[in-house]
Parts: sequence; structure tokens; C-alpha cells
Amino acid sequence: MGEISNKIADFRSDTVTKPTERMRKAMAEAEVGDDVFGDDPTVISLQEKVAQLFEKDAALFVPSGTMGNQVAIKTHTKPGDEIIVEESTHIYNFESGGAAFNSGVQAHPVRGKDGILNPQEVKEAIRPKKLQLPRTGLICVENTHNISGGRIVPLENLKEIRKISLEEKIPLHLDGARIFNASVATGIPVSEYARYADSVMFCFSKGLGCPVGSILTGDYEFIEQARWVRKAFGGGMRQVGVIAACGLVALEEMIERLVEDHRNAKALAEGLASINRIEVFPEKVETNIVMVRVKEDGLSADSILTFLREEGILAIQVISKTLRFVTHKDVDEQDVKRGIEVMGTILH
Ligand code: TLP
Repeated sequence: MGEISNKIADFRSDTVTKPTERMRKAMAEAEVGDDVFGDDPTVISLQEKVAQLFEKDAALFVPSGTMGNQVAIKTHTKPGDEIIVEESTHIYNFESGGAAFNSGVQAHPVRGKDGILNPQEVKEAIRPKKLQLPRTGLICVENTHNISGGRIVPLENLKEIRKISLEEKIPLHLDGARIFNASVATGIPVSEYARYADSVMFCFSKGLGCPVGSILTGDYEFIEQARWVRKAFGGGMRQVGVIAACGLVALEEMIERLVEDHRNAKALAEGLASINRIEVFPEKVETNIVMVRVKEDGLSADSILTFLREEGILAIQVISKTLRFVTHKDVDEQDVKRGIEVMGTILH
């Protein structure tokens, strides 16, 4: 067939995005220094811009979202503590057991509804202060919530959980890997989400299109300690302004365009919803992630993925019997149409 069908449409994740021309130029021209000495002007500028945008004291550039979360956990907790996490969050499921490995903490998972925690259940999960019980050291919230299909944690819900965290004097960490998706979809500034958390992590390397990099933001004391933890984790980087330069471009020109990804995800979900043998809920698609549940009587998720791959369409299975399609700047309306068409053919 024509040119279009030869193109790979990569819906596996928004992490697959390639840097833009402007990012590549910014990388080539970036002014750099040794960031472990605190000398890299581009990193300093990025950290300052992020702190300003999130209305926090300071920020710390880290290699990955996972390291950002792990540094935050280590900074907030002591070994033996318990951290409250929603049951299907990244911190609990997809960080290679890092919280236990790096910080010696155990997770206390709480089941949310579409990734959204019930504040009352968070309160009940907090351990009473008794000799034989673990100490609850941290509450984590993920927004947007990946596995529930990029669902947005409503600000009101975050506020209620924050109220509990303050009452109980337990810090709150926001895994905001995709917080800009939430912000663009709701019109709520990221600073407003950040107001209800002690620390926020977000990724430049997802929908914002950067090749590498995430950032952690919080108050001075937290960031100072996090810098020490990052070094201990081997995450101190040297002339890393070459990468931070992409982050500066992303903040300028990659945020507003996330609406296109949301529009494409909605169109994909609406198109897939009419196909038998799978289950998709377009009304639940609020940002850039579409979850597709494979019904029992149909093909297995694995064989659907194989057929898709043969047609140049990539998706992944993140949980059992569920495929995930993520939209981003490197897939367009045509890719979405082709995705729907091919899925229709496979599952006719
Ligand atoms: N998520 C990846 C996979 O690891 C599942 C993806 O493709 O979605 N928090 C959240 C909510 C995330 O979704 C991810 C990445 C991370 C943290 C970790 O970021 P990285 O991959 O930079 O370590």
C-alpha cells in the first residue's frame, strides 16, 4: 500500500518521542559546566524555571522519573517506614521494587477507583503510633494515573488527602510524571496541584518530547537533602546542560500542544469502542492514554499485539488482558485512523 502504511505508528508510550529540531539545536549550543560542582548554567536555569512554575523553593534535575520518585521516597522516609500508595501506581508496580531496595520501606497499597484514592481510606491506612507497628512515612499520589488510562486526580481529592497529610504530619509526594497532561486538560496550573504536595516529580521525557530527564521540586531543605541522595544513588551528572537544554525548550513550546495528544487519544478510543471483542470506554479518556480490554472470547492480547506489529502499529500490554495505546507528538490523526482500521480488521 501507500507511504502511510509503511510508517510505524508507535503507541507503546509517550516515552518514545524523539527530540524536536529545536531541541537538537539547543543541545548543540547549550552552555555547560560541571553540575556536581553546581556549575552548569543551563541546569541551574532549568531548575529555577521549574521551581518558579510550580511555586516551590527549588528543583533538582534527575536522569529519570523512577530516580525522581526514588530520591523523593528516600528523602522523606526512614528505613522500616511504610509508604501509602495507590495499588496500581508506578511507584508500587513498575520501579523494580525500588522503594524497598533503596529506602528499606514497605508499601501499604490502597485500592483507588480509577486510580483515585478515597481520602477516608488513606486516613484509615495511616498506622497508629504503636511500638510494634511500622511508622507511616509518606503518602504518594500519581497524577495523571497511568494504569487507569491517564485519569486525572481531581484537585478536590488531592486537597482532601493533603488535609489528612498535614493533620497527621506525613509528607505527600506527587508522582506527576504527566502532571502537564492533567494541567492542560483541566486548565488548572501545575502550581495549584503542587500546592498540595511537599514534593512533585515530573518527566520531560514523556509527552514533552525530551530524550532524557525528569525533575523533582520542593522546599529548600528537601531539595538540599535530595541532592545528596541523588549523588548517593549515582545520579550526579556532569555537563548535563546538554540535556537540560531540551527541558527549557519543552517548557516553552511542548506543553500547550498536549491538547492534540488528548484529542487523538479520544478519537482513538471512540473509534475502537465500536469494535466487538474488545472493551474501551472513551468517556474515561481524559488525557493521552487509552486502555483496551480484550474480551475472553477473542484473540489473546499477545496475538493482537503481534498482528498489529505486522501492520506497523505498536502498543503494549501493561496489565493482564489489557492493551495500552499512548498518544504523543510523534503519532498523528492518520496513525489513529490506521490504528482503528487495523484493529477492526484483526478483530472483525
Ligand atoms: N512509565 C512508563 C513505564 O514505566 C510504565 C510508561 O511507559 O508509562 N511515574 C509514572 C506515572 C510513569 O508512568 C513512569 C514511566 C514513571 C514514573 C517513571 O519514569 P521513567 O521511565 O523516566 O523512569
